[in-house]
Amino acid sequence: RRLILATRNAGKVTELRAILETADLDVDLVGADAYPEIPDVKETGVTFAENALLKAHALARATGHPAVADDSGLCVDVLGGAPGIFSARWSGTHGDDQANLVLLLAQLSDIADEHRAAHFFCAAALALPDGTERVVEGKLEGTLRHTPSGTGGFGYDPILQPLGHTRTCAELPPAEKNAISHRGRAFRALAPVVRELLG
Ligand code: ITT
Ligand code: NA
Repeated sequence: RRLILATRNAGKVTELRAILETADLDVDLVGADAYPEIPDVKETGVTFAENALLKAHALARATGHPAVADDSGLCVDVLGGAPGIFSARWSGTHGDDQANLVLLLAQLSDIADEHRAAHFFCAAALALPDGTERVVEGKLEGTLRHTPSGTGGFGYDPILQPLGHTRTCAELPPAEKNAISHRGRAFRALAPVVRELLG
């Protein structure tokens, strides 16, 4: 059976394939790129869960196959949780990871180490063509560096150092990031639900 990955973010696709393959589901993972005719989903929700469900439902409806979606972002304590659901477009240009990171670092330039707590958050949604839906969430807590470090991952990975670690997410090997990440946690929790509902 097909399971659609309802995302056009290349970094997410790489991680989702690795995480879901480890979960050993009996499905063919098909990226949204296989359906170029389906328009991008407007993320009009006000929470990660709402946006993840919007994306999963849109692809399930349009393709006739079950779909999983990820809505995620970086929440900075001293900014009241921003960029949050606006993480992908914080600089104004959707998906410009470098510009988003540079702007965030500038906004935090006066903030001392002890006030640089932040977390990554991920809502993982499953939708079936008949409208059935499930959503689960995952979180990775850490602190923000003053300068980027590392070349792995994507987005804000070069500045988020997970609690209990000395390296940034971008310095961790992919399997180590997935083992502790918001996305790894959320999709490992979603996997048994996929197995149950598609089974
Ligand atoms: P899709 O909606 O097509 O999935 P998107 O990039 O628009 O792709 P989101 O709205 O969920 O997805 O935004 C996610 C943003 O949050 C992403 O662009 C990064 O800036 C940030 N982010 C999410 N997970 C991350 C991770 O594991 N490491 C670093 N940054 C992450
Ligand atoms: Na979003």
